[in-house]
Amino acid sequence: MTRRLAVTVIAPLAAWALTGTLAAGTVTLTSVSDNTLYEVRDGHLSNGAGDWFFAGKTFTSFKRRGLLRFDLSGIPANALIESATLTLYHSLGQPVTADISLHRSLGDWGEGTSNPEGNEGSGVDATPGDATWLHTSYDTAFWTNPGGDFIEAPSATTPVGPDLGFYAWSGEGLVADVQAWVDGSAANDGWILIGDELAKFGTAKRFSTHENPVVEEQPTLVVEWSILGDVDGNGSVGAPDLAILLGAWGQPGITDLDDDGTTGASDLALLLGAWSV
Ligand SMILES: [Ca+2]
Ligand SMILES: [Ca+2]
Ligand SMILES: [Ca+2]
Repeated sequence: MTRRLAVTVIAPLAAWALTGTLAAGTVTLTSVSDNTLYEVRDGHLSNGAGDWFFAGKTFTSFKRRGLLRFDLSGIPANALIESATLTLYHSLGQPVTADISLHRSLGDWGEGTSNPEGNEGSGVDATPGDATWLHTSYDTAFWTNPGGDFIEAPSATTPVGPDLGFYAWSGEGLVADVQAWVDGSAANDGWILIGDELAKFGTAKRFSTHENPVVEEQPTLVVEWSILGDVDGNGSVGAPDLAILLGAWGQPGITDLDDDGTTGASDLALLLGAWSV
């Protein structure tokens, strides 16, 4: 389904969700893996198991890039993603406001047991399976490009700092990423967080990971979804939904899937296209 179509049908779907007549849901997920790429020539640094991850440029002008991934397997593969909001807790940073952008990762990456001391800004020796500046999985698999492989256009950007606290990322780019991961059209390799790397130095921001002992500060992704064509709300699109639609032919209502004011051939086509049983 194209995003153009999705945008057309979101409004009525959302309305049905409120009345409970459509299979739909909101899930709040905690990241299942997160890590930091520390810019270093031989790629020996990582932070697979620490309390924080980083993005931006350090005071000594080295880049840090964050990695973050959520398990979306609880959302049906035929779901239409309506919204996606990532929330991170900014726990330390250079005293500036700096954009932090999410880019869809194009490589699978790992999380080992490396766990730096102190504020974790310098990283520590990578352990097997860790992502590093050079490796997707230390020390046997590599990024094509040092610093990670990702879609160049950001999926979302939020200015962060100087205040500590919660910051959120949302919008159409995030929805598109989650939609692709849920329906399987793209591998779920998560996001790479990239800070302000144009500045000479001093833009790095630190965020809590899923290992952070303060549970409420761990990364969360809230996803709202629904299933197009599931007019009886049983979680799948099939004969009962078709019968309801045909019975409402020529009338407005929940079977008007494209929201053009009446139930007709275009709605029938949408329902058949979403057939899942
Ligand atoms: Ca981690
Ligand atoms: Ca149904
Ligand atoms: Ca219609």
